[in-house]
Amino acid sequence: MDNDCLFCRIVAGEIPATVVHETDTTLAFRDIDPKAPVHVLVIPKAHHQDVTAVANADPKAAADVLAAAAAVAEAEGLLADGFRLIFNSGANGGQEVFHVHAHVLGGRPLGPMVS
Ligand code: IU
Repeated sequence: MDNDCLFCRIVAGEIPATVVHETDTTLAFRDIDPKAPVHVLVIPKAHHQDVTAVANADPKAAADVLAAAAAVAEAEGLLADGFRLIFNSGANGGQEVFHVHAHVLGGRPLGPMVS
């Protein structure tokens, strides 16, 4: 755990979050500033900075995040109409929290990938 990391502190229960799915290795919770009717963040419980870091250091953890994201999409009723799965990475990717997280977005048409 990184004590300076917001998402590590959510995993530790030090900061509240609305958890929608949990496994031994992952946690999924609602984004505090949702950009769509469904906006859930899926993280590995272990701290990794971004998607390339977790894919290189622990491919199973990366796969666990994908499986958890799929489970969240199903549980949130997104499979029929589709959804978007995003990993922002680094400055140009718009990453603001440096504990890797997948955004699961859905519940309305999201339009083309942009900006
Ligand atoms: P990004 O991919 O690093 O840009 O996304 C960070 C997300 O974390 C963003 O959508 C925020 O709304 C979200 N978030 C949160 O859910 N809870 C918080 O306490 C903070 C950010 I700070």
